[in-house]
Amino acid sequence: MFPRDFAWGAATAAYQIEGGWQAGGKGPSIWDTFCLEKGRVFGDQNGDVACNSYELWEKDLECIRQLGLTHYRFSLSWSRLLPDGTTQHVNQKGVQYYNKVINDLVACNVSPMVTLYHFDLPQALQDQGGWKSPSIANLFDSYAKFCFQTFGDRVKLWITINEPYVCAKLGHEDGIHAPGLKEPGTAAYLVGHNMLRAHAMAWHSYNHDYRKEQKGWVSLAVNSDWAEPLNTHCKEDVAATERYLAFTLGWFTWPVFVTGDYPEIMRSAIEAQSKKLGFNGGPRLPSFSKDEPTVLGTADFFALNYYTSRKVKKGESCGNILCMKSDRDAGDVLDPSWPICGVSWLAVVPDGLRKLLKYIKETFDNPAVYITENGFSQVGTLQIEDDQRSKFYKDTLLEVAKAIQEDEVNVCGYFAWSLMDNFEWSDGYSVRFGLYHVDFNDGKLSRTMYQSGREYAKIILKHKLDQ
Ligand code: GBH
Repeated sequence: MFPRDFAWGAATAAYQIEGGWQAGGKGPSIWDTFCLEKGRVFGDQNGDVACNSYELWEKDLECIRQLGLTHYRFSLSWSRLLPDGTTQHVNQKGVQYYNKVINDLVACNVSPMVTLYHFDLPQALQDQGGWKSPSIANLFDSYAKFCFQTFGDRVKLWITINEPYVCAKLGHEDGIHAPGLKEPGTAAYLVGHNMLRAHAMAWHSYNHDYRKEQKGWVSLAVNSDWAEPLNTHCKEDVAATERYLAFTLGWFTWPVFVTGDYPEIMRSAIEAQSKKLGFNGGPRLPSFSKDEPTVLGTADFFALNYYTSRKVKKGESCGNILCMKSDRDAGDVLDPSWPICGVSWLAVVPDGLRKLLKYIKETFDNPAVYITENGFSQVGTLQIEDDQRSKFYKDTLLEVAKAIQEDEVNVCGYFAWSLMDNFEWSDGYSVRFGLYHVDFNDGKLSRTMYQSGREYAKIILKHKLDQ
């Protein structure tokens, strides 16, 4: 039912699980700073300790083995490896930590997929302008080369940047992620641009200096909802849906997979809005320079984080405000027939994933696709026997199987988000995405498998779904 070498994975990210925020020479990251500011995170919680994977890695490994995963996706903390963000000063204790993680995985026959950047910029680089500053691309490239050089003999799957959309928009427009900037309508486009430049440089470095010897694959992980017009007969809703997809998925995939530039619909919508509002600070969506290595073709596979779907209608109330929402002029609503479980933004729509996979196949010329994140959360009372989430994994994997068999999408693997409950960014520990529950009130941070974890392990073992 699944291809023989299908990758069965689970994913995590450094700041969400590691803790050890000041341990072993680690430098501060923007999430350390952000969490210190009152009112930013639910209950003013933070990732100082989180799941303490910095000290309890072997417990994580036990979980990985019990699930029977073939792959584990995790991220490196840039400021644990390079405390001031630059290769001038390498923190050997950080190198040792990740070497142990990687060596243990390989010894257990689990392939690592390593993300270089999952939201936690070294604070020292934020102090120099962070992702808004053009020079960040070179700094990221140096960090990436350092990681390829140090870990690339054993790591064959690399993600440069996780969800540039989230970092750009939530971090620099909405201000709900670190660094907490609220500069709507301008900063997000600049940040997204520098992230693409950084990604492309790192891919070229790998291609030029490491590919021949290390033989790995490098990509960036994009998040996208699936979107459909609220009223399929309404032309304006159809156009709004196109814009919605262009501003989320298209923003980062058109440059990398299609044209080397942003989607035309995105550029024209932003320009029209600038004109309408009399904005005269120059073009808000930057252009790619011909003097820099091209962004087109800088992905060896398609890495997709999918969580939910939306019905889209022409925006009504976005109005005359300088912000991304009014640029794209598309309102989105949840279909009332979709169950909302856990966090407010997540409606469970497994067949949205199948539709999105088919769209990806058709739009991006049938790439190899890894679903690098997918999951759904629990809030409120703890439920270890989480039958809804068990059903979610079964339903979702059935849609993935159909995408492979019936739509012939080249899906190479699936990573559940997340291996264990962890620090869920601005929701703190109030939202639980784990296949394992972590007891944050117990000093030992015990890990307990949820029923959904047992369900997933069963599917992995059989390599198919019971029907
Ligand atoms: C992933 O992003 C992250 O990669 C991962 O670290 C995280 O733990 C996981 O989601 C679960 O949240 O607050 O109403 O503006 C998923 C993509 C896009 C989902 C932005 C939440 C924000 C909705 N995210 N979206 S809102």
